[in-house]
Amino acid sequence: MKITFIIPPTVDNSKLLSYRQAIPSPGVPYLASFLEAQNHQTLIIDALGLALDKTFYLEKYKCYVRGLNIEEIIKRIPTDSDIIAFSIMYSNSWVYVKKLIKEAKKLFQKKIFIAGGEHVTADYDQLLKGCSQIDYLVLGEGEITLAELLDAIENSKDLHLVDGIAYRKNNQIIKTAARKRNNNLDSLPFPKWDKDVLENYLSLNSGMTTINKRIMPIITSRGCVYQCSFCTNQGMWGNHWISRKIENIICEIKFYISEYKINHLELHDLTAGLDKSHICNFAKQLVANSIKISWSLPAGTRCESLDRETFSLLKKSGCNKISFAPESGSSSVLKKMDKRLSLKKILEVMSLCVQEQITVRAHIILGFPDQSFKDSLSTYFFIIKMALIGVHDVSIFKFVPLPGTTIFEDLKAHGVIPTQEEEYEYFLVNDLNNNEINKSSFCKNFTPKQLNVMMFFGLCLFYFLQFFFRPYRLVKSLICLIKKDPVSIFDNLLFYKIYGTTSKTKQ
Ligand code: B12
Ligand code: SF4
Repeated sequence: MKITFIIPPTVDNSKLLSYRQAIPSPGVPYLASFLEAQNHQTLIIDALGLALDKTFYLEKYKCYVRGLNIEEIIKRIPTDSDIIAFSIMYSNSWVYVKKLIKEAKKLFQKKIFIAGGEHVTADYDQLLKGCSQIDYLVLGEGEITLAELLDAIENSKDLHLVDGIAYRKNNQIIKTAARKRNNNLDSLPFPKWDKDVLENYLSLNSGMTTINKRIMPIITSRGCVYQCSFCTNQGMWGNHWISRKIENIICEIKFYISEYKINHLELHDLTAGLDKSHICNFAKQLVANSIKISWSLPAGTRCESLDRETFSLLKKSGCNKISFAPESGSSSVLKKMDKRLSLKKILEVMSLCVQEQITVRAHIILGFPDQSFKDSLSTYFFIIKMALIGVHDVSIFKFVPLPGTTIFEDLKAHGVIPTQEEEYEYFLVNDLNNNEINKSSFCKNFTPKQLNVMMFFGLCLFYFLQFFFRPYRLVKSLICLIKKDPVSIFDNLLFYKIYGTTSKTKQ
């Protein structure tokens, strides 16, 4: 069959925040290479990667869309496609993808429309109810489910036997049994990247936390064994952490270096530091294979399995940055998050990491429902401790209830999440960004304005103390800037201020 995948443009309520960062998405390239290995033909229309320089405003939802617009996307869909498949990762992009799907169906009435991704998995019921143009949804991990679904469609098999899908039948929504996770990630072919589109991203030199390098995302493991109440992991990956074999990962990295000339890797695993032997073997094999590029863990990782020996090994292998996710300095908030994390332990681990000269960033969430004034003070106290032990960066995010999380269901049951379609869609676009532009608060004790002030105060407190106790870091930042090799988030901001951004998008 001929499958045309569409990666939609991004939707954000702040032009500034979405403008610089753009990262290639491996999910669809994984699906495409898997299907090609099964003799299907695939094409990927990456609406973001094809027009990184283009941003336009959606008046109705008061947000910015970055990438190709609906007309431009539809023009690129080959008329002989059998299946048009949409990737919907971000809940905030749903309103625009829905419009796209409706417009595309007018022209491609006989084609089968499939969608998958994080938002689809979390909100399958709403999607099928609100968009009759979608035929099938793939829930959770996509490769095997999509291949089985295509086989069932092509050979008129019973859809009920395909695990991990949702669809409409006689006006009813059917969700089949949950799909078992793929235990053998090494059986997946490497993602199918379009060289020109990938080059658009790579030449932008902008990763999740690293800039001014040719940065490639890589996934060494999928899922996580925890079930934090604010995280989508449980619904999406079902609490299993499954890793790839290190030889397989090294092979992919060597290919990226020779083919795309990358010089930095960002591990986009949900929590790469979960298993000491996995991360240590990864580092050892980078050294053994003389792979001399830098790498980082930008998505906040857990800390339980990490120690000095591990950090020393990671440093030797080129790791220059690790993000940790303490989330809060209040044990009572952490309990409500079901984070199962010891603040004492994570401070110890971050301190060891700093001592091994790896740049450390910490993620904090403010505005969790029920967060009290006392909890906020505990978090500031924790921020002070992090500055004292030498953590390099702190990112303070506003709490947002993502669909598919326990806390979302809880807030919905309490009437906090709007249920009426138009209001719900406005909520998806405007309330799910965790930055200060988001004008909502889901914490009954603080208004949105108070949360913004608290976020700002937390950042000022951290950076003032960090540079007060380590003034030499300012000099280090200046040296990094002169060498055009920014490392911390502070360096990145200075770098953008002085040198601006570069982008050479090829369409
Ligand atoms: C890297 C990353 C980013 C990168 C961008 C990556 C990119 N280019 O897409 C950056 C840093 C820019 C980013 C930003 C944000 N992110 Co982010 N990000 C991730 C991260 C860590 C990795 C994504 C990834 O590569 N996964 C690995 C691949 C293999 O899995 P996958 O993409 O899910 O694809 C599989 C399935 O979903 C499915 N599938 C996917 N598409 C399709 C399509 C079809 C047709 C089918 C059948 C199946 C299918 O099959 C694939 C293969 O199995 C995820 C967490 C995670 N580990 O998944 C969060 C995550 C996707 N991000 C999230 C969020 C909330 C955000 C932000 C909104 C945060 C913010 N600023 O407030 C922004 C939004 C950006 C925007 N404006 O749109 C949430 C999304 C939840 C949601 N419902 O919206 C996630 C899940 C993290 C979390 N648990 O909170 N993010
Ligand atoms: S927040 Fe982190 S530790 Fe918690 S479930 Fe998600 S990935 Fe796992």
